[in-house]
Amino acid sequence: MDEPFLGTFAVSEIESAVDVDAILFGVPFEDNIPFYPTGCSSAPQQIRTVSNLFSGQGLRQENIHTRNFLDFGDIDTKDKTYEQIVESVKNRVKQILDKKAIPLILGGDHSIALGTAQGFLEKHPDKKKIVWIDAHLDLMDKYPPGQKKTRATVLRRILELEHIRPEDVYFIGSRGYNLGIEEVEFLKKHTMHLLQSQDFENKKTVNDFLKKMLAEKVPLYVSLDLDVLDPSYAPGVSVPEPAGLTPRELSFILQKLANSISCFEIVELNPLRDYNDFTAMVVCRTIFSLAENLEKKENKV
Ligand SMILES: [Mn+2]
Repeated sequence: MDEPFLGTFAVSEIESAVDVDAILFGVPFEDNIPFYPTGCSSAPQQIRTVSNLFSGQGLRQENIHTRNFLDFGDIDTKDKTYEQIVESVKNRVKQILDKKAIPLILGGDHSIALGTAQGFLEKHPDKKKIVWIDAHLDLMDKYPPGQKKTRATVLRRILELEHIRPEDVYFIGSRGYNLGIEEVEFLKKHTMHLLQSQDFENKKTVNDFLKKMLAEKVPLYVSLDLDVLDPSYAPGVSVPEPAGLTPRELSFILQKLANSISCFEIVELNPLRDYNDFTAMVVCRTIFSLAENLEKKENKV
């Protein structure tokens, strides 16, 4: 790691860390599927580089410099199998949750979420919710045909884990014409919660959805796939989908969730598809805004 994410301290171990708000780490991994453009694995490094173009100071006094955020570097993904990477992500997530800090995972493609989910669910076997902020459902059983462990199937694999039911999942920003009939049928068959991209036309629909999701104060695992944003704001993704959210709509959502977030990942930045680092800047903004919106620890779930 050349430079840590702006406003964080680089650390090589976290055992000795005390009173930490969040611990960031990268997962430079992408699956090997020919029709997805390559590039995701360079995202963690690009996010750190771009973060240093900012001051980190917003309009409020609290900011990433006044919080205790650490940067734990990247997971070693070189010559590792998908299963080994999932295992490392899981262990690191658990280690960070043990510190009562928020694991802040920078992908990589969305398939790494299987590791995040395993770590989160082992630590929160009881009440919890998964918030899947993504243009897509990622609920295919096998996609591409025959392949069970990809970015298109990852939420389906997560739902096969222990301690999680379809009704614990909240989708935000789903849309588009890149879905499979099988995943749409899966969604319809189960009681999953869905806030589509087009629902953002109506503020009441959005607020009612958030209200329902936050009615019970339980830990949230928020998985943010950057393709939830409109490609005009976030071109640097592997599977862009028109008619998406604006960065302001995303900020609004995350601001509401900030104090319930137990685990947060940002995936699918593809620097090779980005334009002037616009998408990487949205990632930085999201992290700065999380830092700004966190309440004091004692008020947290
Ligand atoms: Mn996804």
